[in-house]
Amino acid sequence: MQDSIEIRNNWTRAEADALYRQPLNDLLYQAHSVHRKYFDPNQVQRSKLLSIKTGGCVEDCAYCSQSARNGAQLSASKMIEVEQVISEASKAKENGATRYCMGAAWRGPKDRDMAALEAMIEGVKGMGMETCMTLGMLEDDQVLRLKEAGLDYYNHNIDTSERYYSEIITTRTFADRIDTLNRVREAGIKVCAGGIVGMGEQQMDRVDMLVTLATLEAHPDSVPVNMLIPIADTPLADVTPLDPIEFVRTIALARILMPKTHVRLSAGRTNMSDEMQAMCFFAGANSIFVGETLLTADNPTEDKDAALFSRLGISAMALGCDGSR
Ligand code: SAM
Ligand code: DTB
Ligand code: SF4
Repeated sequence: MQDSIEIRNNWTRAEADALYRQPLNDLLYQAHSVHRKYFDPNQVQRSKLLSIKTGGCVEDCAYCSQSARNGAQLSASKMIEVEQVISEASKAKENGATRYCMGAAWRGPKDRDMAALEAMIEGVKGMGMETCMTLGMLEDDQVLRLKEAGLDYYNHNIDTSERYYSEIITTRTFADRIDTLNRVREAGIKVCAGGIVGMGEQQMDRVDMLVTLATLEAHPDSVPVNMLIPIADTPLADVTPLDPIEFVRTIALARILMPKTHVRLSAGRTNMSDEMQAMCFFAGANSIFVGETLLTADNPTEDKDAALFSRLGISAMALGCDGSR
């Protein structure tokens, strides 16, 4: 709930743009001050991903290894068994993850998939972990079934600005994404919604994407900011890499616009230096994905992340603690 005048849903593009463009030290100082006010700045939440259905996706998202239309060499799999999900989740819990995020390469789930999805949610929740799913677009009855099974979070990214969206995806619209996000929120499932930067977009697209998220009826509970992982044989394979400072500015703006949201330093950490990640944590990122694989792409090893946390004096949020003040 947006309970204070400092939590605003009426940010304008001009205000956000001015925040984003200010001298970096001013931006970092402001973002970090907001961060400290609402969160313990030395605690970072850890989520673990699992691909429950990989490849062969009918959508044409230009960044994705799993689109059947991209010519990426990934073969399509069937949905994995419920038992395998539970056993993977229990390993993730032992390794300190508090949220388990299950992703499927679908435009949306089919009704025949729903019973297995419900069993996965019940099983993972039964182990005491938070549950998250990302399954594409949802119908009203599907949202209700997921909620009743106990789903805590639904991830559905707007990916970029409304202006740039059709350059990246043509098989669905920006409005389709917003519709699903509204359905999820109205059903009482927590919303995880963010996007990808480094896809050849302009600075204003990064700002606009965050303004869209910050002017939804309620701010998302989590905002993942992904740095594009360039995937061979996709249309974005050779896009010019984004200046890391622009990425840090994006994190900082997300923190200022959405003070109580968990901002996740999401995909792309394998290609980031420790120093860049440290700047992101200072700018207000307070969540990461852990484990060597995201859905299909690489992520830093547990050892590497443990060493990074130790160098920075960061501790992992415990189960049941959201790091808020
Ligand atoms: N099919 C579902 C959907 O698109 O909503 C769920 C899975 S999809 C892979 C989840 C998100 O991962 C995408 O919305 C995108 O933001 C992110 N993602 C996918 N491929 C990526 C890449 N190569 N680099 C960075 N982020 C990526
Ligand atoms: C999100 O924003 N990032 C995660 C999660 N939500 C589902 C996915 C990242 C995928 C990175 C590319 C891959 O592993 O294929
Ligand atoms: Fe399919 Fe999701 Fe990949 Fe788009 S991002 S191609 S919807 S798996």
